[in-house]
Amino acid sequence: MVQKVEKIWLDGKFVPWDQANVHVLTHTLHYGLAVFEGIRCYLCLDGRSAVFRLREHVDRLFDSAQIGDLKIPFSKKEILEACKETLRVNKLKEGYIRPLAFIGEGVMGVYPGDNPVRVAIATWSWGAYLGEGAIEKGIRVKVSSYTRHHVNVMMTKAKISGNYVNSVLAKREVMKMGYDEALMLDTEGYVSEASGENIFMVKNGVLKTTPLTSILPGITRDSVIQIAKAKKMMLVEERFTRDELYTAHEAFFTGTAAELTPIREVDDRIIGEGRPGPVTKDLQAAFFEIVRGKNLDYREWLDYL
Ligand code: PPE
Repeated sequence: MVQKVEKIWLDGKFVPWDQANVHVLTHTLHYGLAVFEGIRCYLCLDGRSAVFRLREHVDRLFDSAQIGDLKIPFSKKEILEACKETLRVNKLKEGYIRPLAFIGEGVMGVYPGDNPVRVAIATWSWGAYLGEGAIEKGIRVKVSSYTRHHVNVMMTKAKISGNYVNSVLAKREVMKMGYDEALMLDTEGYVSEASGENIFMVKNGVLKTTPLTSILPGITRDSVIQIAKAKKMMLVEERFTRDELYTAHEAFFTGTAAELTPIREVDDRIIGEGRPGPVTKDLQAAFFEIVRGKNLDYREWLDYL
């Protein structure tokens, strides 16, 4: 269960958690066009709280809205401030922020007419997304029987709610079989992304991640790429197949919720030693130091409350 906090920001005002409700004829509820973000705020070493790459997340929210042809009735600055204010109002030192822009009620039918675009921002505490011990030990992954979206069927660069039906189907499928996360292949059969993460593999010291063509441009993915480059690691953004992944020495997922989660098995094949490898551990340690404000080189990624 989500841990309730006091207030949710809805259309510019704070309302009590239990009153942040919508009508059942909310257009998005029927047809799935909404855009959202997932952002984390971390408690830093010095006792302050910092939101990780908030500007980039707000930019992506507006990019998603542009792709989905939704007019968000607030400025980027207003949304950015509201994200921080929602944490403050709820006295959360650490947590997850979920802005959502959706089409409200008015007309029914696929054409949304002049139905208002509404915006909500909720926050809650969120621990290890992929389960207890996932970050430390790694997880078991299964390639889903569901294919990831084709770029001309869904808009893969946008974080559109309806895109996640594919994720929910894939995730449920593999969870029922006892795995921790679903990896999906694109319409050409190459590795794309997981239900809620981007993927990296390591072979002979070279990092490889899927190009952005048909995946969500993950902000954690971008952070890891920048960290790896600063560490002078070799990195390529290149498509790869599932059999290449089976023979990887290391692999991991990146995502705001999942952070940097090692992969220890794919389709019952043990990856490397079956535990987080040296490259993964190095990047993981660097990532957690940065989000907790311990590495001043990345100070501009942090937005203190
Ligand atoms: N791909 C998908 C499909 C995806 O949903 C996410 C984030 C990513 C890649 C990584 O993006 P980024 O967070 O910018 O590094 N998934 C969000 C939703 C999780 C959920 O279950 O809800 C998240 O991690 O917040």
